[in-house]
Amino acid sequence: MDGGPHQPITAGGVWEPRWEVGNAASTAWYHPHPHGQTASHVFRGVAGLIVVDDPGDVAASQLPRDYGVDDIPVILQDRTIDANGQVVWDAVPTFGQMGERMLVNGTLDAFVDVTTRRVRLRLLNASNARLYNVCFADARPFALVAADQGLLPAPVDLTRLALGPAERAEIVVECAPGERVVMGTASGPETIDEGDFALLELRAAASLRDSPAVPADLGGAGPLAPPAQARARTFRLQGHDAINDRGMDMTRIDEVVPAGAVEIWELENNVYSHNFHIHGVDFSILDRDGRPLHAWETGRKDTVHVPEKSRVRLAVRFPQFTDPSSPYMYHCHILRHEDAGMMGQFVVVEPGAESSVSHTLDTRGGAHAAHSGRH
Ligand SMILES: [Cu+2]
Repeated sequence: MDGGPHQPITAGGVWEPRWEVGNAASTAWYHPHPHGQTASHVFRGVAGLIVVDDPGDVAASQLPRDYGVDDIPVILQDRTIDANGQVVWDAVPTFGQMGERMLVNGTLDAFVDVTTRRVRLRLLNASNARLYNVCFADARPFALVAADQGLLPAPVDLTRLALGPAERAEIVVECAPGERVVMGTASGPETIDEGDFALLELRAAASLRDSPAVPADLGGAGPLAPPAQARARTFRLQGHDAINDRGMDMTRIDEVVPAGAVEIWELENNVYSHNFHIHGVDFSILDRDGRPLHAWETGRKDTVHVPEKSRVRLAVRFPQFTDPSSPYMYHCHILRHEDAGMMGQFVVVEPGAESSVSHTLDTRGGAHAAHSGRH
């Protein structure tokens, strides 16, 4: 039910995935994954947010959680828009197209009316390539409370947060009655975050309802600790189109992983910035270039920014579900890179069955293709 390039939904067709939500409360998203065409689909608007709620979560109940009132989805996308108001799509080299107009939830010059002292912003970078350095015009601090895969153990106070393509973060920011403050993005050291842009204006009402303080204990999962004998795999991200000397091949299984394993995946990046994403897992970042992490990077994630010429090690927890013939993907989430072949496939199998799994996948039968027809 993961929804990869093996499951095309033909024009007029229907795909009916069913699953049990086992995720922690988190901000997730969805988009199409057709091989070689993801960039144009997402750029043209086929993407959306999924909020996983957990009403039993005590810490979450103290965070702003009134959707659309003090709990605001903020989907960040950059676009090029022509004189007729049309989105312009172009196949631009290296990172793909980066627009010079900023959309929040599909809206230009976005603002939100704030009626409470604290608001929670669920940030999603749904851009094809651009990295955002989220900050407020007056450099006010905010509390980071959740990463890609859910709440942090404790809030982290920040004035600036880097968010690469496909990464999510939840922040809580405080407003004073009657004020207006702009959340924007600022230039940083990366090559995919040039420019200073306004993203979202917070417009606070003349009087604001009080909000509880952000709890010191958020109850989120701590870092994953790989076992002493954890299997380690290395992935060399090369140019903009290959991993470990190979481009994506839908008939090739690159890695076979035992169900429930916690492994160490090491990413080596020789050139260009990349954002590495793994389907079906959560992971913790262990270190960057051998150095310990900043507190804001210690949450559970599924996508990690890998600056050029750097090494990142991850502790990755794999699912319990097994299926030797339905692969998951790992790939760069800069969509032009994904489309160009910077992607590989892994299957999750019963522990002990790894060596008996075929590394060749027959994709001709369409066993994984969504069926067409009426319902
Ligand atoms: Cu990339």
